[in-house]
Amino acid sequence: MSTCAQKVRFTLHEKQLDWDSVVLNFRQGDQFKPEYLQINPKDLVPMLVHDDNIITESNIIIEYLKEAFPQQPLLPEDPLSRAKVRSWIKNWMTACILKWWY
Ligand SMILES: N[C@@H](CCC(=O)N[C@@H](CS)C(=O)NCC(=O)O)C(=O)O
Repeated sequence: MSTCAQKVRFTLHEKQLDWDSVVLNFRQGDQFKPEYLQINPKDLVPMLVHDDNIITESNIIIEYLKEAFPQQPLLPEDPLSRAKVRSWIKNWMTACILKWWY
């Protein structure tokens, strides 16, 4: 699964939001199908649809979710714990990229 999409899924889960998932099969070219291109001409995932608005780019989606749903914050209060969470995320991203690309 796309690491970009996973980041967004983790955020939705951590924030305990109700959401529906639509999984695209890249091998079958779902991302190029007219019904998807009509709502996301970039032919990429992830894409968030919220209140009839479409948001793309994983980091922008995550920022949006942070601001639109401030309850269940993603980071703890104290700076050291925040650094630990950020470090965990960076390591996870690096591990995913190394695993899938090499
Ligand atoms: N900068 C974008 C990158 C989006 C992106 O490249 N998504 C990939 C999956 S990680 C994709 O949809 N690929 C479609 C394809 O390979 O045809 C983001 O963070 O959302």
